[in-house]
Amino acid sequence: MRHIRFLAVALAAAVTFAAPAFAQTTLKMNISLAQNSHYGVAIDTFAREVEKRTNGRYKVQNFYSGALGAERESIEALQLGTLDLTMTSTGPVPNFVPEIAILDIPFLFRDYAHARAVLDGPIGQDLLKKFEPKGIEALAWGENGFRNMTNSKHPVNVPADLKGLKMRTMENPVHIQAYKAFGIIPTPMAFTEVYTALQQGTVDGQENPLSVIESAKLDQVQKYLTLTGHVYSPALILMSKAKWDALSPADKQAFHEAAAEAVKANRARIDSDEQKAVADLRSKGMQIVEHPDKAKFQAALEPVFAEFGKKFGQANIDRIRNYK
Ligand code: EAX
Repeated sequence: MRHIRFLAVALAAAVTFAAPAFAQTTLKMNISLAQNSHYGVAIDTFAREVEKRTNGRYKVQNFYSGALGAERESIEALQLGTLDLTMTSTGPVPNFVPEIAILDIPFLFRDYAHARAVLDGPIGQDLLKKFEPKGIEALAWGENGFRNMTNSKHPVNVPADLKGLKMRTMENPVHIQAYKAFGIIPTPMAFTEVYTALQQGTVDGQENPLSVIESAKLDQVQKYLTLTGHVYSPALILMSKAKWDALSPADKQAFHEAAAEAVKANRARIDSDEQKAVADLRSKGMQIVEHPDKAKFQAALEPVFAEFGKKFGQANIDRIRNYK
């Protein structure tokens, strides 16, 4: 009998000491794109880095392809505390933080280097602070990429070719206002609905960076692609402020470092995608207008640029446009 009691005590002791010396917290993170995408590689890097840099105190459980909701729903869930983290384009963000909309003005950024310099510099870093009063901690600027037009009807060589096309847009007021100047019939919807809408012909086309067109396999439902690069689409790594506030100072530092590593992987994937996506999409049957006259597309938007100048302040726009 004493032998059994000894074994029971020994077993209990073994279990106690085998349990981790700390409680591990699991955080849920959601994106609208597939795991094999420029967002997927970012959040997988983020998850790995968070667990490593917090010595396992925090684990990030990733969800892809809108499994826990579309981008707008995910941002709302951060505010409600029902989701912990997300990576999203700025598409729906102006509905929560209106100041961010200035970044969605077409033809605002010269190229990737310019956009990254603005976002990583004082202008971008100041904008990240605008999220705090909305119950959201913006950990870092990521990247979605320069957006291009696709449709199923006909090639788009000049702005007039866009006239009358029913195009899905993000739920973004600046984009919707601008695209009307092209003569587009804008149809805002969440990205999680886009593939089906294109497949069923509910909309004729959409616009997205090459990385999204590739990872979402939009070549299967879109025939024509024009590399308009008409607007740069920033992305953000966002966290529920309630969960952020619960972190120790050391863990806050670890989360910021993990986000920085995630953005490096995100931007590297885009650089790689941009190198090979055109050849790949052409091999899959897309007809691609590689070098449209972008000046014509920019000129078509002159009327709305004046309105954006009034709305955001022309000096603020010029400060971004001229940033070196
Ligand atoms: O953030 O909604 C969109 O078109 C976005 O580019 C996509 O969800 C990736």
